[in-house]
Amino acid sequence: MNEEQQSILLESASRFPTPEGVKLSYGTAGFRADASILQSTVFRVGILAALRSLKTQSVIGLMITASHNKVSDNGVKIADPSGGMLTQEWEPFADALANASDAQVLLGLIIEFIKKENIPLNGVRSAEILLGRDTRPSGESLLEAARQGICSILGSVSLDMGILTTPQLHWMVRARNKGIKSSELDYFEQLSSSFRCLMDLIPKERKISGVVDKLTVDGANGVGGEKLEVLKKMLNGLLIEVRNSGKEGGVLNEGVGADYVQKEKVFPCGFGPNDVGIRCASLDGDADRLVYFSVPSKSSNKIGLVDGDKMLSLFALFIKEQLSILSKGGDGKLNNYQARLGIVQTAYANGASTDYLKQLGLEVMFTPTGVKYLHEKAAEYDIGIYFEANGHGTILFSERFLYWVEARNDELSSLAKGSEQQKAALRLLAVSKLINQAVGDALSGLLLVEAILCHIGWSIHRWSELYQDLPSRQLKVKVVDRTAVVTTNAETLVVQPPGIQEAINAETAKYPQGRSFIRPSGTEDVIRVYAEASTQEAADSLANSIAQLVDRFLGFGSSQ
Ligand code: G16
Repeated sequence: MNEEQQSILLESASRFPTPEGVKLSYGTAGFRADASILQSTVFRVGILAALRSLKTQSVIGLMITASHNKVSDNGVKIADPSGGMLTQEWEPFADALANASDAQVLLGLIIEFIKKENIPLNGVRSAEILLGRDTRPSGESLLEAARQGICSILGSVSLDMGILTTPQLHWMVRARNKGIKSSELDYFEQLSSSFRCLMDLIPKERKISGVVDKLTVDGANGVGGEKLEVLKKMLNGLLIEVRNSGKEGGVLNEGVGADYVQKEKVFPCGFGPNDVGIRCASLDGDADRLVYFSVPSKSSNKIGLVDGDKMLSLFALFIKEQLSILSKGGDGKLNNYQARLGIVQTAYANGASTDYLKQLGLEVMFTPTGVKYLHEKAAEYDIGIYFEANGHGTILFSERFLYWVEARNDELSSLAKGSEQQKAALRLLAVSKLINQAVGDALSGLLLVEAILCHIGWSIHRWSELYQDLPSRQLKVKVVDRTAVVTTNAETLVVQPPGIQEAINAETAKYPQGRSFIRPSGTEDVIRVYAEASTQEAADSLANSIAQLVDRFLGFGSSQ
């Protein structure tokens, strides 16, 4: 690294001192903390993004968001060239950069890493980074910190894409690196045209059944509602009403949004007894999560929740059906292809959903929490469907499989145009364009759910009856040091601190159909507790007992 570059880095880093006594780590979804302490972290992630772009000689994304967390929090994460999460190999470097005590130490780390990774500072391409942020008030100044970090690597270029949903930024990075149209309008056009294609392939008699009545969406007072207002104008055959779009004065994620709805199992602000029976959905703060719900009765705020597991099940049913139609008939050699369909869940998946998916004959795999793990696993299949129960997920199609379906479609258009097989091929191709291939995306997920419900003629109630969820409860416990909890086996077993897993086992064994686990959150300073049992009372009681154990082993002596 030449002297000019070194002195630019030293000078700019000295303008972003690290806050006293703060240690951050690149957690489940990047760095997250109270926005007031994030300036230096975001500046340093700007440098990291520029280096990643130089290393890969590709466009990289940098998103400022704390997604489902409270409005005073913020965060930063990187989208790799594929549009997916930052490679896990670089996470330790991200941690080291974020926690370097001063500008000189930071410079030393950067020089060492450039050498180790062989990063071409004067390569063919200079660094190019797309920047996005959600609607948080702290976003603008944090984005400026990121920009200054990027600029401190000579020749780097940053493009501010404005306020976006997280999945939009990931989609743009992917599209740009593939050399295809990548503007926000292109995103909306791709979603709306593939949705239209799926709707056009629905048999006429089913369309008349009128299942696609109005969908009412809770926008979490965040960016998702605002974007859905634009997208809905480009759709035919689907009416959407957006509430909590942020314009009504509500606070981001406060009593609203997918995380609140899924965890509390009550309807969000802006919904009420007058909504009994209608189909509703809820996005989270940056629109990468989606859950559906209905309001069963006028006398209670409880909801009928249709979570990520049920979305996964609906998608799996539909894809499986299309694959089976496509493999029927002996029109040519191409139909011999055996597509591998894989399902990926986490320990939070309701036990009833896993049983249901296995009964369908599907291969179900488990990973730790975090899209970065699920996505990686799903990418091993021809078609990989992954979802977290919290509504974060998507369907991945391999290039090889898509190539095969394209060829099969071409073959069928000359041999059996308009046949059921050809329609199945066209549907699979449309799904691969509609559903975000970079990351879980509430807007694209929502359109796919709507198209499938219309295709199979199901109401939200019919969908919700696919299987009966086992009652569950999630709690969080504040502890002295959450990193003291170390887990294994896709977070289902605790290996540290000693003795706690045995205590959890003993407690869980007292409950019929009991299952429980604990894990440190990667986005909040808490330990998460999950419990499942045969009744709601039992699940609540098990969760409370486990929370008390956590408190006893690790806490301050008072569980919340
Ligand atoms: C992020 C991750 C999700 C994860 C969630 C909660 O979601 O992308 O994969 O499930 O955090 O993580 P934890 O339990 O570790 O706090 P989001 O929507 O906040 O980006």
